[in-house]
Amino acid sequence: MNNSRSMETMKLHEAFKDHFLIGAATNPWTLKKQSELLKNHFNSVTAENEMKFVSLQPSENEFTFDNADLMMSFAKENGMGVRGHTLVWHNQTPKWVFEKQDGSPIDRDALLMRMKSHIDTVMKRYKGEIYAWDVVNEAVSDKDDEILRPSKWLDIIGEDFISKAFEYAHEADPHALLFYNDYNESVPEKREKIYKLVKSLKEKDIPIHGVGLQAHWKLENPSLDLIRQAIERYAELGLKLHITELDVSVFEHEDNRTDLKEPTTDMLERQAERYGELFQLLKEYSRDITSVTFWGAADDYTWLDNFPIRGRKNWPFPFDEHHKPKQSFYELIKVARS
Ligand code: HXH
Repeated sequence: MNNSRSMETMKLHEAFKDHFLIGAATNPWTLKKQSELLKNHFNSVTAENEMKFVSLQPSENEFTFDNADLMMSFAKENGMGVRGHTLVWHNQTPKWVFEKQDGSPIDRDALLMRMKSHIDTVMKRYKGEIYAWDVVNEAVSDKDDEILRPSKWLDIIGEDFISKAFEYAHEADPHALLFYNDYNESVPEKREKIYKLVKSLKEKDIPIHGVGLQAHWKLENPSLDLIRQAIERYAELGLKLHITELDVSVFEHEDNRTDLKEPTTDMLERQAERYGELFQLLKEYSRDITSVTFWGAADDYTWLDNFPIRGRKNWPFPFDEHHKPKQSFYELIKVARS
């Protein structure tokens, strides 16, 4: 039973069923090309782009739900959960949101109304079908001398744009779990800013139920130790933790090689070991961590192709370009069984 054939038939989400949901970000292309893989190994999906503000409301009161609905039906047909991503963010939000007809900036009350109307329309459409929403994405700054990231939301509304978003979200769907989501979540300086922000929301009785750790990780960084410290710190808040956008880049940040046609043996071995260590850790904290979503599913499509280095392909997932399990997959199954 413990040979690789039996492991090959093992489903990721079944292997971790006693620990957390296993999710994948999808888009209309991967829903087609990766549908068998998605159905087999995942029991949760997130729209990579299709539920972002610009995708759902490209111009005022003109909602375009087709692509989002497509993923919702896929999830329903296959008995999968859905994580919503994302309602309030500084990126992929159209300019009209912040402007009057003449292009001049709108005032605080008008922007709060647009925020509420967007959150209301989107969350009510999928009420009861989305178990958790990333209500606010990436509001914390990466700079040491700055707490909140400069944005039009912050500019026009002020610091309470965050608490308002959570209040509107809770009104729209009182049963949805509401998350604050961010990247560089394991960097100590930023970790502490995220911790303080979420703590202050809790102290004001703002309806927030969890912290989303994006987990865009690399082979060596962040260290396992820093990831553990981040998990422990956020867990202190008494909230749920979701790993929301997991991938393990085979490149360190400064590696700008664009000539690799396939990952090296070294990369694949190290990635497998890294996935093993990571899931061992996540499993250890599965009382706090209830959902683990990859930001994709297999190496034929990743947002890391061309980012942050143009012309560089990446191979960040446990399944290869042909959707076959990589060494990383077998390490995950090993950890799940241990
Ligand atoms: C996530 N941002 C988003 O939450 C998700 O919606 C999107 O689909 C992909 C990733 C991660 C991110 C944050 C900052 C960032 C890049 C990605 O900014 C950088 C710009 C240049 C170099 C490094 C980071």
